[in-house]
Amino acid sequence: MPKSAAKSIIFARSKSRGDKIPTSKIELIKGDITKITADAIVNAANSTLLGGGGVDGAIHRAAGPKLLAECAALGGCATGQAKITKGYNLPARSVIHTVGPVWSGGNHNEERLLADCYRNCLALAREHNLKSIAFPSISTGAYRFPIEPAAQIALNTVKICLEKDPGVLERIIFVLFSDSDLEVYQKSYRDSFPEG
Ligand code: AR6
Repeated sequence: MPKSAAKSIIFARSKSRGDKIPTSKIELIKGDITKITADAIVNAANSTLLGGGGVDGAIHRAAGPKLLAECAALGGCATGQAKITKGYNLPARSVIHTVGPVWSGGNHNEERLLADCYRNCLALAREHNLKSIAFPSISTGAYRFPIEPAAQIALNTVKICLEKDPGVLERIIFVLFSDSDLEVYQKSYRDSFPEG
């Protein structure tokens, strides 16, 4: 397991329409999201927002107990929705907590709900005037969403949001936890952004 976000594998620009083109950089890296310095990192939480395993556990451990205290006052979060807190001891200023769908075979709105997670995180980032945001691969661990469609949904949803609102977010980082997940995201990236 990598100890820190090390290599920047893809570093590309997503161009919007028009002459004066504000650009957003999308990066795919392998690493530990708790080490990322950004305006916000995203937590793949559960609906209680009271912590758990996986990336959720890692974020709470690194942020310290004040994060749990703030989360406890939020009253939970529905699947597909997102809520924001401070980052406390994390290098990231804020944490955006979102609740991905549990994979139940694919006929339970899982794809739409996963897209909602990315959309709602980006909407919160915009609302709070954040310029950089790092995502883990939401739902593809304990919630068992297959990685290939999850990567496609992640990248396509971000692409659509960037096209709608060009230049609002300067940097979007996908932090993958394994080489194989990174490879899947790289392939999806090439499909979603064929222009590079
Ligand atoms: N940095 C980046 N990615 C990570 C890290 C990390 N430090 N740790 C794990 N991952 P999961 P889910 C990857 O299970 O599927 C929790 O208990 C991991 O390898 O963390 O949305 C919550 O409380 C995988 O690729 O989230 C919920 O109950 C990805 O993050 C439930 O798990 C997501 O795996 C949410 O399940």
